[in-house]
Amino acid sequence: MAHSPSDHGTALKPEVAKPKLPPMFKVLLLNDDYTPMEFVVACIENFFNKSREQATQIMLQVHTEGMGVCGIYPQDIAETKMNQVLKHAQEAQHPLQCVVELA
Ligand code: TYC
Repeated sequence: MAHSPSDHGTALKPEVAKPKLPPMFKVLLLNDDYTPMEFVVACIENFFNKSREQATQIMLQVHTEGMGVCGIYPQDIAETKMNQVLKHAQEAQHPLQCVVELA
């Protein structure tokens, strides 16, 4: 069907509904020299729902390579988890750092 110059052909154009996935964000732990390994493993288990084996592997990756991914989530969930880790570490007086970055 012809369209007027002002409607840009968009008004009645049939389109397939595309489900939009939200942008995803990685939650990363950073290595330091002071936070106990056991504390890091427990954080990964409790805040990122990993098994003890998975959590230990992630902790060792951070320890040897400087950083590691604990999980990938939509932005609000990623930031909540980062803040939970930071608050827990501060309360325990460990310098553990956690950051979020676009996946
Ligand atoms: N490097 C720390 C140690 O030797 C352990 C550690 C692992 C700290 C992972 C932080 O995100 C971290 N005690």
